[in-house]
Amino acid sequence: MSELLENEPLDEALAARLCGEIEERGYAVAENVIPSELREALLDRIDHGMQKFEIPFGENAFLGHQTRRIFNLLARDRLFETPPVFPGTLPVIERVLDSECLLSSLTAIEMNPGQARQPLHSDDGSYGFPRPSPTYVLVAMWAITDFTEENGGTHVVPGSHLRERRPRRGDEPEAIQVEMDAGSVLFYDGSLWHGGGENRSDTRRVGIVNNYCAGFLRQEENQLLAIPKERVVNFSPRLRRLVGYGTYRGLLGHVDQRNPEILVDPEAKTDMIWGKIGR
Ligand SMILES: O=C(O)CCC(=O)C(=O)O
Repeated sequence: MSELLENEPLDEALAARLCGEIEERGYAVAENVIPSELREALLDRIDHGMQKFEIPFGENAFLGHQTRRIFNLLARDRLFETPPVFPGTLPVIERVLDSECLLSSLTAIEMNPGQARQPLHSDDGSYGFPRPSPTYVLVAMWAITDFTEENGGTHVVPGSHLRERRPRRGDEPEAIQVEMDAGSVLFYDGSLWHGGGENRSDTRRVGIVNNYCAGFLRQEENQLLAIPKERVVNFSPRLRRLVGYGTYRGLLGHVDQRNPEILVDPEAKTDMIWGKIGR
């Protein structure tokens, strides 16, 4: 699989354009950034996981009665270690959130024919900070199959990340539906009003939701407990830090004044705040 992990880093100019669009409209699309072999291999692992873990349909309108989600992908299969650190997408996340950001959750979504439209929502709801605010949650939705108007491409309300409130039931703002080819990635600010579309087609729509948050926040899915440590030992140093084996500004997340990275790599360099404070 190692050849699937290699990819050209994102072009500077493209990264800058995407970040500008995220700031202004709350979302941006990077077209055709995922190599097809990687995308196909991910689809194969998702299908395998659906069967192996007997993934059920959602139990409410939000999760979707015709939709199946595999949560905690990093505990399921090693191939899922690729998307969160992918060089074609991670630079956008780091430019917006900074390089000490965390992976908040990693989830596959298979939305099947007949799925109704998901209620509009924003992913910052559980944090409860006043709005608008600087971006502290940023999502990269990987299109593993095509996202179309007919199969339920994500609805987004441009500029809504700057509104003073989250959407409420009954709101009917002007939304547009994001259509993108398989292999593309939709980035959206956690404050953006958005939601999955209705699947009126006869094919499924499959995506991987890479949800990142600022390094000083609690992650949506508790990565430190959800992923067995024996797996984390085999992660790349970058992925270890992303799931939480690291600190924020050399302080938050420390274990007995040391960087928790040493729990999975005794050789890790632990550069802590206490070493920088003069006597
Ligand atoms: O499936 C989509 O297009 C969006 C999903 C989403 O926003 C969610 O489940 O929180």
